[in-house]
Amino acid sequence: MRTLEDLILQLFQIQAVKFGSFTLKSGIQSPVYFDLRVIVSYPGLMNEVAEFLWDTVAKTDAEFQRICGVPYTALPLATLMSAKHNVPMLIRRKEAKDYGTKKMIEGSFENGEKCLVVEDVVTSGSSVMETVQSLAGVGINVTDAVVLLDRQQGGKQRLEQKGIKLHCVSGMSDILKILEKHNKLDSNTVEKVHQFIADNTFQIDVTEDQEEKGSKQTLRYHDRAALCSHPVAKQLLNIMESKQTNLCFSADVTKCEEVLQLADLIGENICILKTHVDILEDFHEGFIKLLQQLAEKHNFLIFEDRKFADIGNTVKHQYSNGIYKISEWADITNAHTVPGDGVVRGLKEIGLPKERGCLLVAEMSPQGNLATGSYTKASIKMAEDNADYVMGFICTSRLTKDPRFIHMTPGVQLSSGSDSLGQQYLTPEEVITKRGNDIIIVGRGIYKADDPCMAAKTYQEAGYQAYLKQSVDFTI
Ligand code: S5P
Repeated sequence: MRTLEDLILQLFQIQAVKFGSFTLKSGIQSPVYFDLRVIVSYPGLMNEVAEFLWDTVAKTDAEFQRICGVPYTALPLATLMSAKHNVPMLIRRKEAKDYGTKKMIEGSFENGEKCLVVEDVVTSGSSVMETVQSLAGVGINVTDAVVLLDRQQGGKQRLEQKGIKLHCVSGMSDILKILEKHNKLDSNTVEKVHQFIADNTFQIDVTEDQEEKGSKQTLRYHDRAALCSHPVAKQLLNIMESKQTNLCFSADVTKCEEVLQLADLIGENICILKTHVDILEDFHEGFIKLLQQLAEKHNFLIFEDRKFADIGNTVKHQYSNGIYKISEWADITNAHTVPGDGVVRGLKEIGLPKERGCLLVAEMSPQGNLATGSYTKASIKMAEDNADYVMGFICTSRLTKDPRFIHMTPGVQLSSGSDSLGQQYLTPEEVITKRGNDIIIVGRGIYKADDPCMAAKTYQEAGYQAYLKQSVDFTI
């Protein structure tokens, strides 16, 4: 059996541990990357890794009757541990959701049995949690998990908060120490990695309410801002954090002066002001300048709700030319996905160099709308494929666990209901806490109120309180 030192050197040699500049799934640049998939090509080493994992757990008081690997990389490791030490294994399916009726957990087990979860690398702990939740769904308890490499970015603490002890064969600091000692890394790289870890540790802010419930937690706005490489999404999350608001005001009035007055009146309560610039009867270029000044004064972003829906070549002109020249001033705009990804690619040609953001209309609020099912799914894929420009969705439910995407929901009032033309309203609590969205879009609830200023304060408070109670399991 090798020592831990030998094992790390070997992992470095086969490039399971790499240093340089890597873009992680979340879009952030990391100076270090673990890719343990490669070990399947080295059966001897794989056996040793499995033994290290086993010995690490054997030293503790962990009790379990089953073993389950987090798919896919940890699957062969769990298999080797199971076979050598004669502990039955379970397999967690990754894709069961898409097949509907298929079982999430394969293998035989008894209700209430305990299972050890095996993982190759832990960053935030979200992947381990997903497996724990699938097992819990069929009545299996998890109190312990074992991991080969802990990136030491807060995952261990997050899991502990959920009642799971994480046993680690090795952490980022061991790896750095060993590789530096063997002259595989220079001190500059070591320093860079330490700095990266310091800047990218997942904090857990637990509100009193969450503490009472036991184990609820989520990434906060500032955690997500740190994960975002999209400049507008990052800026927006930072505004939401510093102003404590997830309120977007939809200024659907028809006179420029009215928009400006409302913007000044409630600017401090909102993170975004949304316009429909083509409903303004007296639109003039000066209006945009004044709106931008107010955006700066109150620190909010401007979102032109243009809902582009034509071929790429046409939307390019609609975005940059004509009377409104939207791309010159709107931080954010949006698009329907019905024309296919050409609409996004067209807008991106204009918007990306200007560092603008785009939201895809993946779901809609009115009764009987057609943006559902496979249409919504295809919209999510379009966003993922264009994440340098697309920063999120107009939607009524959380569509992805990716913390980079902002989910904005229209059709919000303080009590649920509808208008005479099919608009359907949900409450801030339903939208943010229950459905896990990020931003409430409110129009008539504010500008038709007797006191719009008071109404904006009320929506800000309701939206933010709902966020403090929110718990979304993000994948990082
Ligand atoms: O599905 C949608 C998408 C949008 S962007 N449903 C919507 O209502 N909207 C917009 O949100 C709509 O165009 C309007 O500007 C705002 C809702 O306004 P309210 O007065 O009903 O709050």
